[in-house]
Amino acid sequence: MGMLRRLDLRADTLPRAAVLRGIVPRAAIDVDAALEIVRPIVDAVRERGVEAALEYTERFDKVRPASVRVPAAALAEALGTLDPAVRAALETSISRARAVHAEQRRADVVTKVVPGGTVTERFVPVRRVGLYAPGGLAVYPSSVVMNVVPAQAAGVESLVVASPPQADNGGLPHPTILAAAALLGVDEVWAVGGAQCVALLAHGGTDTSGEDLEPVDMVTGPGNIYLTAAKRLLRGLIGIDAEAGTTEIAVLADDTADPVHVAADLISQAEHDPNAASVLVTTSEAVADAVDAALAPMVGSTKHTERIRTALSGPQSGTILVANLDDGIAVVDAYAAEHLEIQTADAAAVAARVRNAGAIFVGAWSPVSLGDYCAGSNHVLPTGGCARHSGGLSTQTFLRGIHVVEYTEQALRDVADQVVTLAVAEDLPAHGEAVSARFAR
Ligand code: HSO
Ligand code: ZN
Repeated sequence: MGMLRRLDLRADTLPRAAVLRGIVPRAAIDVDAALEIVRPIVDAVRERGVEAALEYTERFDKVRPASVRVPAAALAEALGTLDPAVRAALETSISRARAVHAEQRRADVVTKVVPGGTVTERFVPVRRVGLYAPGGLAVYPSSVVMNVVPAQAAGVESLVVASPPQADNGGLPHPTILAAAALLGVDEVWAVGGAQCVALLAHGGTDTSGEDLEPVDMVTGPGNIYLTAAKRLLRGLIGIDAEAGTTEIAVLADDTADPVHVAADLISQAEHDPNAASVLVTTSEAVADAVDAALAPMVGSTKHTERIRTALSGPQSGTILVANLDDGIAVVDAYAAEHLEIQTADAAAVAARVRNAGAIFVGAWSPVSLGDYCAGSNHVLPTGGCARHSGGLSTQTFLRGIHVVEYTEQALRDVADQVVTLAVAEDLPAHGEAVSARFAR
């Protein structure tokens, strides 16, 4: 028996998508339960601002920063002392991400509906955003890049990066987080994490220095279940991105896949968290067996063995055997993975048939870790099946289409009767009168 539990769907005709969704492995993450824990935190920060946020910081992060806002000198110092190799790698990551995200900005769309009547969809950036980079089991300067680059590409005018303070860094966020922010040209960083962070970003406050901490219009970025719960609670007051929960990878493989590559990639995302999910969907029992055989020694010899073993052997991970690639596509669509690798013959054609995934990695030379850091794509992606209805972070996340309507007198006159008719049909005659009043005199 391998580390991955196995589900054999080869004998049966596949159930329909809604049923299949309940069969594929998936972590039982209960954000609703976290809502009750998070509600008093959000209330306290709304009522007592920074004071409450610092109390929760002390309780959860075991440190009390001197101020929420990180002093400019600390950002400069972090950049000055950054390992040159890490700096060069971050610069590669940033420049590739900038190249991709610059092209994602959609141009305004002007439609001439009739002579004298136009509707324009004008894309306007959100004015001020809060971008979250988690602490926890690992620190993610790469997530600073993935949040900041699209916001900047969208033209967001004011942005703050937030990350939990670290007890062993004098109450500042991790130095590489600070350095990444500085490298991106961000000058506002807050040392606060978790639910209290989202609440402070949403409501703003007054820092210990007396400085104003201005509330934001939108919060994006991955975090733990409490941060996610706080985003759900505050959604409406602020905009949020798709929920980015515990990371997950699915690999769709046929008998051409290299089992060592597949095993390495399954391990790579399991490394994030004991609750991370690694799912192999394959038409080949031989590949499934070979992946199992490859996993054991590889898991044993990497650094975070225990975390990975827990993730791979958990109920959220597993191997699913399918009769053919069509069934494989149906299964990965039902799963709607955050990351989906296609390791099959003619991988691009297979990838083109996939409907649900946060990001698709095509062929033998496009592993998820490339996308995590240096592909140019974004790594803040929907998890937990949210890829059925949402996409990952992109430049468009930070833009709203405003519909601008402009009709001339004649163009309105030409359609006045139809407006009146529909208004009467909805028993809203005053709607129609707003049009007819213009032509009564
Ligand atoms: N795979 C994570 C992102 C990440 N990986 C950051 C390494 N660092 C979620 O897409
Ligand atoms: Zn990763």
